[in-house]
Amino acid sequence: MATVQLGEETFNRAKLLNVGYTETLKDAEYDCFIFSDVDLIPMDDRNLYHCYDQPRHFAIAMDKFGFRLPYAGYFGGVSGLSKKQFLKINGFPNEYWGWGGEDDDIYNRITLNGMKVSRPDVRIGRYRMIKHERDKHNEPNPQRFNKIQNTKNTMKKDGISSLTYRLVQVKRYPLYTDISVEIGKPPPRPIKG
Ligand code: NGS
Repeated sequence: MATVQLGEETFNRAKLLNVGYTETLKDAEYDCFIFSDVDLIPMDDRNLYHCYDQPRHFAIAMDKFGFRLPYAGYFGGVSGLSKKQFLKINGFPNEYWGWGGEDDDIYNRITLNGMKVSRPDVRIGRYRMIKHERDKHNEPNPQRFNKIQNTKNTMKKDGISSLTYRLVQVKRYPLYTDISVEIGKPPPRPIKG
C-alpha cells in the first residue's frame, strides 16, 4: 500500500502510516505491517521483512549515516510491527506535522509499553537512500523537541484510536495499491504575547 497526502498542507508522515495500516486491514486480516519510506532501497536480501517478537527496526545502516545508526534510539526509515504490537502502542502519533520527531515518538511508545526494539545485524540492515531535494510542505517541526518529551501523556489519546481522514482515491495495481487521502492540517497555534 502506498499512501499519498493530497493538498498543500504540511506533510504528516506518521498519520499517513496510520492510514496505511487502517486501509490495508480493509483488504484482509493482515497481522504484520512493514512501514517504509519511499526513498529507501534495501541492499541485503537477508534483511527479512516479517514481524518479530519485538517491534523491528530494519533501516539501521543507511548510506547517508555512514552505514550505522545515527543514535541509539533511532527508529526511522523502515520499521515493522505485528498488529498486536501496533495496537499495544495505540499506533503512531497523528499530531506531528512537518519534519522530525515522529519516529522518536514511536520509539518512546515502544519502550514506554515495555517492549524493546529488535534490529538486524549492522552488516545486513543496509540501505541506500535515493537522493532528492528537501520536500516542500515539510519544514522542520519546531514543536518536535517538546512533543517527544511528552509521549507518555499523549500516546493514549493520540494514535490509531483517534485517527480521522478522508479516503479520496484507490488505485489497484498488480503489486501494490495506491491510495490518496485528505488528512487535514495542523491545529492553529496560539499567538504568544
Ligand atoms: C532526528 C529526528 C528524527 C530523524 C533523525 C534523522 O534528529 O525524526 O534525526 O534525520 N528527531 C528530531 O528532530 C527530534 S535525517 O538525518 O534522516 O534527516 O529521523
